[in-house]
Amino acid sequence: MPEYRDVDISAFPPGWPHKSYLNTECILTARMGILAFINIKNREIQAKIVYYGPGRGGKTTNLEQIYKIFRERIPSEMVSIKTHGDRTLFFDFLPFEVGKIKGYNVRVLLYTVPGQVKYDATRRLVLKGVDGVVFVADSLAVQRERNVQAFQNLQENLAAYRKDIAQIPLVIQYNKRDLADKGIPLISVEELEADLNSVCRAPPIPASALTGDNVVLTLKKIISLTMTSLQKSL
Ligand SMILES: Nc1nc2c(ncn2[C@@H]2O[C@H](COP(=O)(O)OP(=O)(O)O)[C@@H](O)[C@H]2O)c(=O)[nH]1
Ligand SMILES: [Mg+2]
Repeated sequence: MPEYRDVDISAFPPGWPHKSYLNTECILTARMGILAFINIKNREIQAKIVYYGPGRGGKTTNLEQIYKIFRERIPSEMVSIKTHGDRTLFFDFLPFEVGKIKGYNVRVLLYTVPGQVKYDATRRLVLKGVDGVVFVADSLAVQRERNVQAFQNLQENLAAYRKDIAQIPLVIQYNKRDLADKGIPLISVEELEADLNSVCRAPPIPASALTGDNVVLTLKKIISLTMTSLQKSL
């Protein structure tokens, strides 16, 4: 069992970290999130959960809600790094204590990835050492193709680490369901299931990250799947 995961800072995409974000806290935080897995001495397991999906689908909004709801259980600030002049977040960092497995304290680190196509290198880097994935699909009818592309991209980037999307703990969240009330055309849950979930059969969760609906359920589900999977490998 490796005691550390390595991260190659030189593999970060060009332009990152932008000079103004170059402070030790962020880099140290990034390193802590990716480096430490099982710390035998401290008896601590770090589980890494990544929120993945198309740009503007609601990944950051999910984490912001979690941060608000569990503020008192989160010992650190959420770190969000915007890529230069762009709305895309590099990642968010969010530790969340969830109890023990076989005497080990468990700490969950939550990340988002940038959704835009051009940030593929960043997405791949954030996926390194991932233990569980929440795929946040955008229910907007106009985003149908982009959901499928992002899911395909997730599959490819996991495969680069020899991880099978059908094997990794995975929850698929169908986000923005609140927009149905506003008369905005949405993809039905059945269509989303057929597009994205016919092979993996991951737990599907309709949600609204904006209103907070099923945000905690999504988190609990992925933590539970991830813990079960880690328990087996311990
Ligand atoms: N109506 C609605 N808007 C949402 C929901 N989730 C996110 N948004 C909005 O969609 C936009 C993109 O969300 P963001 O979390 O930044 O997406 P990300 O690129 O996946 O991180 C923002 O304007 C959010 O307020 C939702 O459940 N319902
Ligand atoms: Mg984001």
